[in-house]
Amino acid sequence: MSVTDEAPAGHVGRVMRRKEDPRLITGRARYVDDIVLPGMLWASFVRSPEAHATIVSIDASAAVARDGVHAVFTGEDMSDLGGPLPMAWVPPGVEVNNPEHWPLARGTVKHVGDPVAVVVGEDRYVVQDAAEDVIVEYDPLPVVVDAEAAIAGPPFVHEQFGTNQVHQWSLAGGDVEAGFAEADVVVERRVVNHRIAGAPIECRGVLADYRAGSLTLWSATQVPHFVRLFMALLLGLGEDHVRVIAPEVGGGFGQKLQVYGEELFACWASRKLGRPVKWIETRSENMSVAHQGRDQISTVKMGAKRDGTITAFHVKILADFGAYNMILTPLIPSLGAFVMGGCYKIPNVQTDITGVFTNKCPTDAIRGAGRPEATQMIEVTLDQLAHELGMDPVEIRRRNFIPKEDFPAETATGVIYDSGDYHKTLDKLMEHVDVEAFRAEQAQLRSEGVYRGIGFCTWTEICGLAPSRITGPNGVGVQAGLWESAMIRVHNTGAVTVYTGTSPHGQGLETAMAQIVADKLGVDPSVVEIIHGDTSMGPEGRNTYGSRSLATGGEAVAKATDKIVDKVKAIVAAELEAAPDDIEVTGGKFAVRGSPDKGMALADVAGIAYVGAVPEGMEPGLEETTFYDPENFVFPFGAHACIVDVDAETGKVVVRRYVAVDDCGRAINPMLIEGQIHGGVVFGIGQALYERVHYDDQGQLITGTFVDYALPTAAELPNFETDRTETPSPVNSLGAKGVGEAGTIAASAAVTNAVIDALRPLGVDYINMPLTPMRVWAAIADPARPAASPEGGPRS
Ligand code: MCN
Repeated sequence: MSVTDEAPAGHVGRVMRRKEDPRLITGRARYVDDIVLPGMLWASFVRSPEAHATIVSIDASAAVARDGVHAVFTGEDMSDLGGPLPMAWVPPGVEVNNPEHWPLARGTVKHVGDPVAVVVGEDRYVVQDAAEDVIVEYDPLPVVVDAEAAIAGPPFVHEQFGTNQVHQWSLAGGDVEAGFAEADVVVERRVVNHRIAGAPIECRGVLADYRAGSLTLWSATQVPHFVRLFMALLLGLGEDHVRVIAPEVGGGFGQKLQVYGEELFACWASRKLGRPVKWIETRSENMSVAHQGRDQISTVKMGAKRDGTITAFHVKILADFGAYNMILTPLIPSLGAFVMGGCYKIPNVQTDITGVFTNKCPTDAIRGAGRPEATQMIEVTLDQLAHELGMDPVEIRRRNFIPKEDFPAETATGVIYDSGDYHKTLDKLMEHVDVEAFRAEQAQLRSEGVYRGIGFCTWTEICGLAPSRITGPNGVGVQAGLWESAMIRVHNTGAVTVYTGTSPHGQGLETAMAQIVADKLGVDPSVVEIIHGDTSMGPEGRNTYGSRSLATGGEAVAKATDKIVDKVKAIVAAELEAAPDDIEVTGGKFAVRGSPDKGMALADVAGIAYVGAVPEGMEPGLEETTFYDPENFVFPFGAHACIVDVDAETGKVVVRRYVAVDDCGRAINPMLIEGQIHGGVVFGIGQALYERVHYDDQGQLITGTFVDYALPTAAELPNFETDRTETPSPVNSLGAKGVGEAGTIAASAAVTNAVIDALRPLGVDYINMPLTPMRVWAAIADPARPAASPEGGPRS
């Protein structure tokens, strides 16, 4: 990474190694599976091998008879629940067909892996063996797997609706028909954004302990506060009697942004049996029943004038939601709709979304959630437009960028982008990539039969998920507004504990938050401890997803620290007989401006605060809380370039170079940002080239293990080259935007465009992802053949 900025004065903006890593890499971290309670029982789920079937009978007698088995439960046993599993957010003003979704199926199963019974017993192996003894008789029902067949239905996944349609929602600005009428060239494509898995290193896991009227649940979750709320509601408990702890969590990638039936079951069973109940997910379960992502088929139409000016963009998305609506399912494609114009000034934009049920695992948020899909649609279509206009792909992007003078910029659909300088990131990308030299090399290689291509993606997204005015009841939400909290306690000794409402699970927020606090309080980040992921500690929180934790949670931490600073300044001013406004932090002390030698360290001030020798009228103690609800989302952006070689004999794609220039506003810790970009780009490359959740036409999962589901490894990837620009956000005092999904949002389009660029001389102008050797080879063999897009339909 080339860091070209001036060295920052404090800790913010500096590379600092992650505070959390020593415990993580020395095996001292505690994950759910490390927690063992006396008297703990284990659970193992009996899952449907059928994609759609009536449950005729369940015979658990052999399982119950096994030594060590305490009970076998079915859906009917759980009839005392306060309600089904939640769907909490939907797009504004829309009717949603929402079937009841129970932790254990009642009467019918809707996808392979749907749980029908659960065995609880003394140890993990006993319950797994016993689960195999449970005999379930199924009466198979017709199965629908393909989204286009499903929308045309029957058969219906949920017969009671008489349709497989979940909902329809549109977001439009301007007049797309008028825009197409103005266009000289119109490009249409069928863009399939296939289904992928979250695939965290740690699968899910829960341990529930109900005793003396209170419930403690350890769960590998991204959202302990949401889980607490729904456990309380669904089990009829006071929220004050439910404690949810997300201990160390080994990645989530959106998959753990959920309220899962297994969590609810473990809590229910612990109460029922009076014993702690644990369930640890196997990898095969994770691949088949933890929510999946993407799975959209879109018809995309973009029109432009001969000079490349885009006049209209119209997208029709058919989004495959699988068998049930999970917590956010119907909202996911809408997140893409909010940024469907990308970083371009397009006067007429329309997104029409139709959600559809199929007999597959439900989909919900997976890294990027709606925005990688939108970016793919925009960026691959723009490349084709450039090709048909005979324009350079970089030039067409420049021509359409929203100029920096326009910010804050209102898009055609009324979304306000906070800040941006798209030319700057692209210019910086061009410092790293000499396109002219590349084109010369490409031409030379082509004459030697080597197909090398370059692909670009200039992108923006919407993140920092909040504000309540949009995500709450008056906006898109039905349940909860999104804001973030922080509580800061300065101890007697000057040590600092920060309670954040976010729930990091690999991102490194403990480090970034400590940097923010350290600068404001004049202490070293090592004395700032960050506590997260425990609902009994600190205020109510809204947790981690949607690249929100720094822009909302970090800002909440900053604001709470500012309150501490105000109090410290008042105490110091009284001690030094100065005005509070004249006190500043300098050299690790609070001192009168111009007299740094006479300052007081935080520990000295804390001492005064706790012995109660505070100025008259001031409360003792040094502890402050903030609930921060921003005015707007934040909109990071960037410019990526990918260079690939395609073997025209075998269809194999090799990524030779990947350059990412990103802008997430003010960088708190460039090393964390770089790590996030690396991981995010791998996620995007994985989807573009390797990964695909695949079901056969009977709804059987073909890719249930890592043998069939091809996650990329370091061996398939080049060294990434990263750089950044910093365009501060006006939304928060830190000037920060999110970065956790950036790489994923950009990468799959950059890779696709690179492959198409390599193959244009062979007549190939589009291939749907994943660009596996088979698909690429088929496209080369016969560019016009629809089979190059195995989902059927024309390729462009
Ligand atoms: N950061 C920074 N300066 C900024 C912005 C962010 O230093 N201007 C740092 C933050 O301090 C944080 C990291 O970058 O350490 C990511 O911050 P942010 O963009 O706020 O994202 P979140 O912390 O909210 O993380 C969520 C995001 C999402 S939505 C997914 S999915 C994802 C991701 O983060 N899943 C991850 N990155 C992941 N990384 C790991 N290791 N594991 C996952 O499951």
